Amino acid sequence: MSEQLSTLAAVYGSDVGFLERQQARLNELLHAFGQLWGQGPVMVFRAPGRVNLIGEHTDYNHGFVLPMALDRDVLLALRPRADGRVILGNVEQGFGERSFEISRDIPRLPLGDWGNYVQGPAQLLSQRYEQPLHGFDALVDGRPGLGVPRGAGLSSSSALTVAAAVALVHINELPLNGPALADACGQAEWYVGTRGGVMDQFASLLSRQGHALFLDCRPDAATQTYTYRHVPVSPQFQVVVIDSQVRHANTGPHFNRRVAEGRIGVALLRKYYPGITHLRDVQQVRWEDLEPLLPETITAEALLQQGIDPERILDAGRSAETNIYNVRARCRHVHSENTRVLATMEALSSLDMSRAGALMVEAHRSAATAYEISTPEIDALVDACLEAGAVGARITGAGWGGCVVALVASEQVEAFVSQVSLAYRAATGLQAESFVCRSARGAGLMFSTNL
Ligand code: NG1
Repeated sequence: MSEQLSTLAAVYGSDVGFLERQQARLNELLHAFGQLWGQGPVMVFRAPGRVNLIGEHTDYNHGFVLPMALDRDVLLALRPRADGRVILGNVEQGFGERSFEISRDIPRLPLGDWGNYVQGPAQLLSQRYEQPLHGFDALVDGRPGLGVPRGAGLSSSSALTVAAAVALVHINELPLNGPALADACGQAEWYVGTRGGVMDQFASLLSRQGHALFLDCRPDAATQTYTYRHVPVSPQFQVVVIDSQVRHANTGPHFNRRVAEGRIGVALLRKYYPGITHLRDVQQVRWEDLEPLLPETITAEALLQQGIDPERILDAGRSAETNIYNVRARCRHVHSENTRVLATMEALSSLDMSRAGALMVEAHRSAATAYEISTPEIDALVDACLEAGAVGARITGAGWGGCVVALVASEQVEAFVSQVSLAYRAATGLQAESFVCRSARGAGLMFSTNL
């Protein structure tokens, strides 16, 4: 095996056909980089997207999650610069060049602009470290196929943030790695205006081939460290990701509205449980005891009367653009979802896959009814998966479209994929796209060479 192929095998596993596709992609990127930036040294960093097996919208409430890194990733080829400028090219048409100076206060590009996902970590690292940081000339490759599908709940945005952060840390020799770097990447993504948690960045950075990543999103109060564990997934079963082709952007108001609703729940519960900061702090209280303390809905005016400003609750994040907050059902979802994540961990480790699957189905119902993040297309896709023999299936990621994750017995995968595709097309007229998640290694420097 060539040196390049064995480097790729350490990241993506041993499927030769897949490795050859990755090799072709890498060489195309190196060639395009040479054409854009000329001869000389080049480093290629990569950061994967993730699929979440269970634990949806729990991370920013400091709860539990169980994601795994995909073998679809963002590649960032770069050459360090002597100064602090970053110039970003992109192999995809339609993603024009971006350029900025690294500083403690980098002017934001318009909402949703792809350059923001690199500017975020650059600004955060510049604020954290006194030294002037080196920038780079780069070429990004997140093309469909081997790249992370965008707007599909598979964390393409975090993959770019993490790739940029890892690259900046590496070329500037900053003393930041592992969970502390993942945590910093989570904060860096707030730059774009969303107020998400740390699941995606941890999954992208710390995942291991063949494993899911259990993460407790509440850092230890004294040490600010996180508890996480690599959880093997039975080789008898495959994790299949099915893309509904329905798209959604988290930079819209829905996502932050859910974040606000959880924080409002905490602010209201603080009357009874002083000192709590996140919903996770009442996880040990039975839901039946919490429920009567939370209103089904509450208006902004009623909150203001109680001294809670729903706009300020988002820490200057993008507005939730609503006057009415569904507090009770949102908190019920988070509370029950945390319990389901722990139960799924147990089921996976005792190889009780039908129990794990049943918990995924329960999680989907809760996400659809209490958290209201599903769509008719996604519900049709989950039904199609269950009818086609999945032991469990649920919406994955932020929601309002995107992907379904299904747990399927290995020998059934092929028949499953074609049956789901037919049923989904019959129900919606849309063409679902499925792939088996091979859970690659976490982000890092993958390759360096001289052109
Ligand atoms: P995706 O699915 O990548 O949009 C978002 C948040 C996560 C988490 C999930 C819902 C960001 C960067 N990502 O992920 O932190 O809250 O939704 O579980 O905000």
